[in-house]
Amino acid sequence: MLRLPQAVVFDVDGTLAETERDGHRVAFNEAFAAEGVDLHWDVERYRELLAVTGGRERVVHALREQGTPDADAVAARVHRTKTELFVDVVRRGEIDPRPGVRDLVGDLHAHGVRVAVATTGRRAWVEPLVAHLLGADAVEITVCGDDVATLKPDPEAYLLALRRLGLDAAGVVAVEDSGPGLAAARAAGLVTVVVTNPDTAHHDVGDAAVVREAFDRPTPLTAAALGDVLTGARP
Ligand code: XBP
Ligand code: MG
Repeated sequence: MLRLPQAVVFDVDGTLAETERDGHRVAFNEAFAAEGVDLHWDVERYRELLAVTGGRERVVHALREQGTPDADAVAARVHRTKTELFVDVVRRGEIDPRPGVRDLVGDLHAHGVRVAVATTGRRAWVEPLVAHLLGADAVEITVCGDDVATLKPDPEAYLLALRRLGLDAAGVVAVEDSGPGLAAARAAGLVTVVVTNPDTAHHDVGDAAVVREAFDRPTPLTAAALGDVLTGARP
């Protein structure tokens, strides 16, 4: 018998869309320049820094590394500016979903599978981005970095998503792109599919039920396929 998930919880950055190297990274660099902060992140450096989840936390880490005084206050200021800049990028409609993401979410809806989001990103840009990528009412529950005390790899965002869905982990699949995201979902007890991207292809994702490089290749990821993952992982 076909067993579909009750819900699927998606990460946003790197999963629903490739937001990091040409999106967040550029906004961080513009914010550093606008705020007179002596930092600039190239693609390689930013890829390393993705190990630190949360934009403000990433800036604090880099400032502390170079011994900047008042790192927390400077990072808070830079991150406010970065968030405003990234909201503008989102509002300009410049970010596309990863190929196959819209089809997967459409298939989940068609099969009555509930759709949620759990991200460490800030609600100011997450909500307009998710609406742009998937449509205004596509996602039932959206947990953001603003909603939790501890960011991924801590499980808090996923546990909060489960609580808001009113579900336990047994019938729910997480979809992630990164090692820290996978660790968060697994610590919340979720069977997890990892769809890597060029910035996360080197991450340790051995704890995933399935690891793929794309949503649409070699075969499209569907509601039924996620049901198979759940059944296979929990016979
Ligand atoms: C994403 C993040 C975020 C973004 C930037 O991780 O760590 O911090 O890089 O967004 P994940 P903010 O995909 O695991 O949720 O600047 O809004 O934090
Ligand atoms: Mg991610």
